[in-house]
Amino acid sequence: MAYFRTLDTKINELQALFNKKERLLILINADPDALASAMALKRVLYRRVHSAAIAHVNEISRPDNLAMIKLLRISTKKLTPPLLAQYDRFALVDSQPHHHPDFAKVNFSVVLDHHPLDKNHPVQAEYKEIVPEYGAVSSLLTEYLYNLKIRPGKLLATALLYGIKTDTQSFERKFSDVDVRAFRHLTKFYDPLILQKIVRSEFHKEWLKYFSLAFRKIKLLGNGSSIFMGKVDSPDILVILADFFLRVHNISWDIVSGIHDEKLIIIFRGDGLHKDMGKLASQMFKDVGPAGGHKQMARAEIPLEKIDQKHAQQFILQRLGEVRSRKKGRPKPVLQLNNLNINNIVDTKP
Ligand SMILES: [Mn+2]
Repeated sequence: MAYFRTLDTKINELQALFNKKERLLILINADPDALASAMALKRVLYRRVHSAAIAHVNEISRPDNLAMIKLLRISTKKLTPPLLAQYDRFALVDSQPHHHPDFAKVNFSVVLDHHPLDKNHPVQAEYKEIVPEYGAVSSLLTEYLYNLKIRPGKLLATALLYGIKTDTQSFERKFSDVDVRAFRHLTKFYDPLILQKIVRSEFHKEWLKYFSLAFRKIKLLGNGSSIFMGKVDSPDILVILADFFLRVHNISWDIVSGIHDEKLIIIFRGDGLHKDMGKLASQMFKDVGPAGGHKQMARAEIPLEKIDQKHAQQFILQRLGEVRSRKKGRPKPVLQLNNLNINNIVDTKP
């Protein structure tokens, strides 16, 4: 059984597109798979072009992405019109031109992607390969490197491995045989300590104050929990906290809420085995604002004028109680609250 597809003709075609006088810019919507794929494409076209650089269209703020850029020494700049004007040729990896307005204006020589094809937006490029069956574009680029007999350096191999790991959620999400083969191949070359450091870069220092507040404010509700955080700088922190507290054993759902931009924002997370979070969100709040989602993740946003904001937590718990009692056919909301502080969380015996 062949390890990877044989791609000599295709890759020759790709490399033949360029000449040594041209400057190439690789565009991405930066995430681990896109960063790794851009790094690998640079390697594939090394010495085929005068120079190659990477530019991203999004704000990069996730700690793991920042750790990846720093530890794997990936040089990428925010895309601007003056930057674009400095380059002759353009490539796009892990996206298609219609995915972002800044991409749509560019005339691409190369597009490599694994997102589904859209009939209404056919991809135009001199060279394109779009493989929706692949879990990550990093797997495709690993296949290219393998065909070119390029042994990826430690940093590139680590990047590609993390790209595959992220996009397949460590093989918990859809993946193909190529993703598994690419992953196995890359493990010969990567740096496990750097990979670990990137994987574990989950939080920003500025978030720690929110964690300490959350530990003080958490209310345990049977196998669930609810935290009202008050005013927050960004709703992102609510998502981080909701994901974090779902990692507690025997917590199978949680609700983290806070006030931002004149709205009460409520984030729901569940393990998918018990409650349906999308249904819960909509049952609780669909009369006061957009509310919904799917089994494991949901969100509601309620304009502050619809509620008494001094008692936002009370409002949430009351609505939750109503849904629960409706389900159990009880006439009146019944809710058991355990008010906890950090000491009795630690002291609680299972
Ligand atoms: Mn991807």
